[in-house]
This record gives sequence, structure tokens and C-alpha cells, in this order.
Amino acid sequence: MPLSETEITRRIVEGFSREFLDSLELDVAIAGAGPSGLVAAFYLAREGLKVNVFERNLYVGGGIWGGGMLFARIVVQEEAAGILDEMGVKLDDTGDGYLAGDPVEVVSRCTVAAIDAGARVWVGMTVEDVMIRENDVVTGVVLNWRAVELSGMHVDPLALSAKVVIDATGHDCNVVRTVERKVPGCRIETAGGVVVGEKPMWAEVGEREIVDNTREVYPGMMVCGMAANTVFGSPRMGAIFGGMFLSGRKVAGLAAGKVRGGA
Ligand code: 48H
Repeated sequence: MPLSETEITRRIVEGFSREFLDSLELDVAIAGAGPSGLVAAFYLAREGLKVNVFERNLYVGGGIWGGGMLFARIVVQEEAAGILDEMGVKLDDTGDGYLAGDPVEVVSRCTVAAIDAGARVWVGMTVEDVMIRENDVVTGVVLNWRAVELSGMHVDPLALSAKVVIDATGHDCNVVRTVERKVPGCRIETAGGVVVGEKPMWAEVGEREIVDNTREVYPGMMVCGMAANTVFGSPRMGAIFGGMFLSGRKVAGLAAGKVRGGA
């Protein structure tokens, strides 16, 4: 078969446009394809909801790849092992309730599980803003290419609507911070109404509190993963990832309930 460059181009542009147009009205938009975002996408898609993940890097997986200090292993406590099992990830039982996994396998299988369940994952796209309506409800995400962000070029973004937006952007909680910065008088659902900031490492407490911190923090906007601990001022936990997976599963349940209940 003779290859045609223009036919290759046609398939790329048509395919992208078809998929993007199909994503204009979402049930749930997730910012960040780290462990918590991928798990949230898996459970939401499995529930039959229309969920897209927007990842600013050209690769998924967030902080999983680096293991601990570039030693390519992640640790998962037994409470979260069932989630990875559901996603097809094999972990080594290293005793006393600790399991360990290979980052390449964890990222790959979690991503495939989310996509197979029906989630769409975009890379190279930054959630640079949100849409908000008069009644102070987040109603969607505002996107731009990461390449545009890095270049500093003045290029206006595009927007997609979503019934729930989830901030799964990790330590920086970028989406929550954007709302906090841009909405006058905004109150985030913390005791002081503002992002508290993450605390120094304490694995036991960080992992315990992350699930509790996973919730709706502003109408239409939920937070999960490390972003949840930054918002509520809980400790970091190092290279143990069970809390991220548990948080992703919890936020999926909350978001599905909100979408289905219309609350
Ligand atoms: C689109 C964005 C944007 C944006 C950022 O950091 P992550 O892996 O996040 P979690 O919370 O799922 O997992 C945290 C874990 O990896 C970790 O850092 C741990 C356990 N730390 C403990 C410790 O002590 O340090 O993934 C977040 C993803 C990344 O891929 C970012 O590129 C992406 O979000 N992202 N994507 N739009 N505005 N901001």
C-alpha cells in the first residue's frame, strides 16, 4: 500500500477532533494523571460515567515513576492492595502488611484499566483555569497545551463543561489554588477557608488523613491524592502510595454520587 502523508494527517486531525468534540460535556473532569487521578478515572468510568483525565505532562503516572528517591519500587499497605488487584497490578507481598510494586507496571496497568473501563486520558494538556457561574459553582475546566504554557505565548484556552471537577494535581493542588486566587471572597472547605499547605513527612498520619481530606472543597470541585493533604494541611508520606489509591477510589464514589444525585 502506498503511504500518503496527507492521509496520515487527515486521520490524526479527524481522530483528534472527533474525540475532543465528544468530550465537550463531561460528567467528571480530572486534572492530573497520577495515581489518585487514574484510580478515580477507573472507578468513575466503571460506573458508566463520562470521565476524562487531563494531564499536563506528555506522559501519565505522576510521581509513581520515581519510586522512592529513584529506587524503582513503590510501597503499598495492605488496605489498598485490593484496588491494584482490581486494576490488574501484581504486587509482591513483602510481609507485615507491606506490599511492593514496580512503577512501570503500576503506571501501565492502572492506565490501561482506566482506559478499558471507558475513561479518556489526554496528555500535554494543562488545566489552567475553571469555569464558574454566578452561584459560585465550578462548571468545567479551561485547557491549554502545556507547550503553550511553557513557551509563554499568548494563546487563549478552550473550555469543556463537567458536572464535577476533580483536582488530582498532587502536591501543588493547582486547580484549588486557581479557584482560591481568582474567586473574590472564595472560601475553600477548610477550617480557615484557605489552602493550608502540606506538612513535613509523617507516613502514618499522612496516609490516615488523606482519605478524610478527600472531598468536595468548593461547589462542583473535589480534591484527591496529595492535593487533598496540601489543601487541608496534612503531612506528606514519602514513597508509600496506598493513600493515593484509596483517595482516588473515595473521590470517585463522591463524584458519582453527586453526578447521579444531581446535588
Ligand atoms: C493538568 C496537572 C496540572 C494541571 C499538575 O503528583 P501526582 O502523582 O499526584 P497524586 O496525588 O495522584 O500522587 C501523589 C504521589 O505521586 C506523590 O507525590 C507522593 C506519594 N508523595 C509523597 C511525598 O512525600 O512526596 O500526579 C499529579 C499529576 C502530575 O502528573 C502532574 O503533571 C499533573 O498532575 N498536573 N495536569 N493540569 N494544572 N498540575
